Amino acid sequence: MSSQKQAVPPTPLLEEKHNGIPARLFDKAQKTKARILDIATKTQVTRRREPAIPQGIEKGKFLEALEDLSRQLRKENVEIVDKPLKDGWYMENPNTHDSMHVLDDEEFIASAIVYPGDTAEVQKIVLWANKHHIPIFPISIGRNFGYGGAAPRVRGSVVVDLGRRMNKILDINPDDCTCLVEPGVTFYALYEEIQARGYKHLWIDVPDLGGGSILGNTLDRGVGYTPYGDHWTFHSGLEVVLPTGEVIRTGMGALPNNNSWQIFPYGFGPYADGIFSQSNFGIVTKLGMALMPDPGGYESYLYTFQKEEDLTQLVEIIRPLRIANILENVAQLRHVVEQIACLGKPRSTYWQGEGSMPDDVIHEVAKSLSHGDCTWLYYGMAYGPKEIRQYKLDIIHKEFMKIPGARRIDPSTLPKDDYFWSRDRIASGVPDLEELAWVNWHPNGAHIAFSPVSPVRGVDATKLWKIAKTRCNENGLDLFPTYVVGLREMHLIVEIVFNRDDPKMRKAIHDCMRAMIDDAAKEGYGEYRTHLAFMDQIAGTYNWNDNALMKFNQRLKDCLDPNGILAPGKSGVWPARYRGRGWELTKEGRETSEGNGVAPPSASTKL
Ligand code: EUG
Repeated sequence: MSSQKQAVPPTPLLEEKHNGIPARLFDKAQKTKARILDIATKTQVTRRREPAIPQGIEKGKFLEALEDLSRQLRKENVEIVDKPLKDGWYMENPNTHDSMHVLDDEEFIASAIVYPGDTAEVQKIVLWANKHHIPIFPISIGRNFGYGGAAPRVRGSVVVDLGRRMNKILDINPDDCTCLVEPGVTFYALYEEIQARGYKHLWIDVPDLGGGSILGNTLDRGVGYTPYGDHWTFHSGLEVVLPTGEVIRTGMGALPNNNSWQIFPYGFGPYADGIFSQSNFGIVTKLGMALMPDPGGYESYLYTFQKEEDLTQLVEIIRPLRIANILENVAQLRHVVEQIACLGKPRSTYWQGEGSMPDDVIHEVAKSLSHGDCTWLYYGMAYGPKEIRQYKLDIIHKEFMKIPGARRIDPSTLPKDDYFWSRDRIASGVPDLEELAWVNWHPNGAHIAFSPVSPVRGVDATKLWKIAKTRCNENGLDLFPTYVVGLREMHLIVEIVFNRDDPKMRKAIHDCMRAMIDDAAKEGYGEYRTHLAFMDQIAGTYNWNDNALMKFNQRLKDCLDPNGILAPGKSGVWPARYRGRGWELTKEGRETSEGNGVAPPSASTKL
């Protein structure tokens, strides 16, 4: 580490900014930021840039349209993106582009940012986009790290930054254990507010990093680590601005004067919520969520398993226990190399060679970890009063110890700052920042995730692991695999860290991702979520019955968004005006994310 430590500019606090860091985590944020800056080498361009004008409109017309919008929303709520791009870092994330860019940073980029203050202003923006035929792309907080951040799929889209001004916690109901939030409410913010109001009996469910939008993460079907870890399952009620400007409320929200919006998700009739998740069919402006009551005690546990091959037997043990709820939370089954990276040091600390870090080096370094060398680690939590926890813990212990070489790590032997305690906070609903440590594996560290869904079966888990390992090794990349254990499936999250200032490495990542997606699809596996650059390819693998699902999605898209203004290309769903013009990104080595123009709007779709 460099010795000439420079003063690290302070991370904005949650009190000052809707997307800031809670005061209790300020020191950790400063330390994390210092570590990132310490090894950063990418020079930030300082010259002004030309704004990226979206295809289908001339620059002059576009600038006039922006003037029109400035008049409607006030000048300070419309910003043109013509300044140098700043990548920032997790806590000071850009809303202009993907700071974790696997393609060139000018590819997935906004032409302008607008900041609506309420649902009525979101409607105005949507009507404006229809009038001028300008693509818009909504974000909540815009972190979504590893999947494209705040960036739009179509170059030059106008990013609608909902979070900056729409960040109210509209309700916390301590009796029903529910909440209702706007897009700009982060996991950090809700947690702090619940503490401030003294609702000691209410827990929230949080992902590994707490800076994301609850609404945005839930719509993208993100995960957390309490028994309420599947966020989409635990939501109830949406308010949505449709691409043509109408506002709807789903579920019980459609019934005037109801008091059940956040407790019964379905309401009456067709259940619409699903089409607004990972989609471009509407802009969600309110979201209800269930909160978990404090279970009356909790206890983290960690088991380690020696051999790579143990994965097969271990996953077979996990399945019945998880379905029966003896394993109660969305746990993580991690590879030891990620624990090494969690120390926050670059990989050059341990290995200076070319290509993937060899297994023997990983295991040599792992000997110095608090839990010693191993290959897999299961971080779980038992909930409830002591007697109830013990009943479950005894079963878990008996089952896990069937694997030769398995060890239970005694938490009392672990230092206060051990990674274990971060997992302990997260699985008990306390948002943290610890997981970011591994972006330092490379200087200018960015990351991308390959996230296939696996049955909780030994053979499937092992097959996916082999696909990922083979392809990463072939491309000379290190991989950080984590199985996120749902109830009847697991998300295998393969995080790949890369130096975003190294075009060769970015190309290797790109090739590797494409290959893993294809390999997995050949074996019948698909991803639960992905980065902008891979949405077309993955959508293409969900092609049963002659692409019937995509045809259905396109029909919905054309009906709900006849001008094709809302997030074109999101999840591989392209509006009619873009189809057949080569916008899809499916192959290696493509130089541009753009297609060949857009069709002129048809006269019949004037709103
Ligand atoms: C993780 C990361 C994800 C995700 C689910 C879990 C956890 C990493 C970047 O995406 O979708 C440790």
